[in-house]
Amino acid sequence: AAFETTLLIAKPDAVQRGLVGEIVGRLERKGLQLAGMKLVHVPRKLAEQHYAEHAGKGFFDGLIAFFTSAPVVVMAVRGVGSIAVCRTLIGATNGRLAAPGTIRGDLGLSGGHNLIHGSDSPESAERELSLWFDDAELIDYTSSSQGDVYD
Ligand code: YYY
Ligand code: MG
Repeated sequence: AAFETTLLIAKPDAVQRGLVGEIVGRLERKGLQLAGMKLVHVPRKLAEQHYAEHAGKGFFDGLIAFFTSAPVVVMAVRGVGSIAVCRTLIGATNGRLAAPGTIRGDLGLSGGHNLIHGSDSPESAERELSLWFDDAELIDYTSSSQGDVYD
């Protein structure tokens, strides 16, 4: 497996509930590395671009209203296999069905206010990283812990 970067967003409910540190802490404890991070009150157009794959679905309008209701924390997260690893850490979409041990499984009960977004494929990660970050906002560095995080 190779190093890759994924796009995660601590959603408005995570910020409002004071769970950003809890979420970032889980990523750090796993050994993942932050490559970019910022607080954004998302403009409607950017929200619609981010969730373009869901345009026209029944939950779309509510999703956009929620996603633009309060600030979010946008993160670029780097590590070996980080796209799939982060989806596993996040858990199933609905917090009532997400497994214990996952972010959604441990921290929520909602289907829509489910704390965190994570890119679902290499193609999505590339698209979403370029949507949310300028190249200059992504910091390339080698963590001093890498020799212990990876064998
Ligand atoms: O990738 P993930 O966030 O787990 O789910 P998606 O199927 O991509 O849906 C994006 C987002 O939309 C989801 O996190 C909550 C919301 N949503 C919803 O409110 N109701 C649904 N039936 C499906 C998704
Ligand atoms: Mg998705």
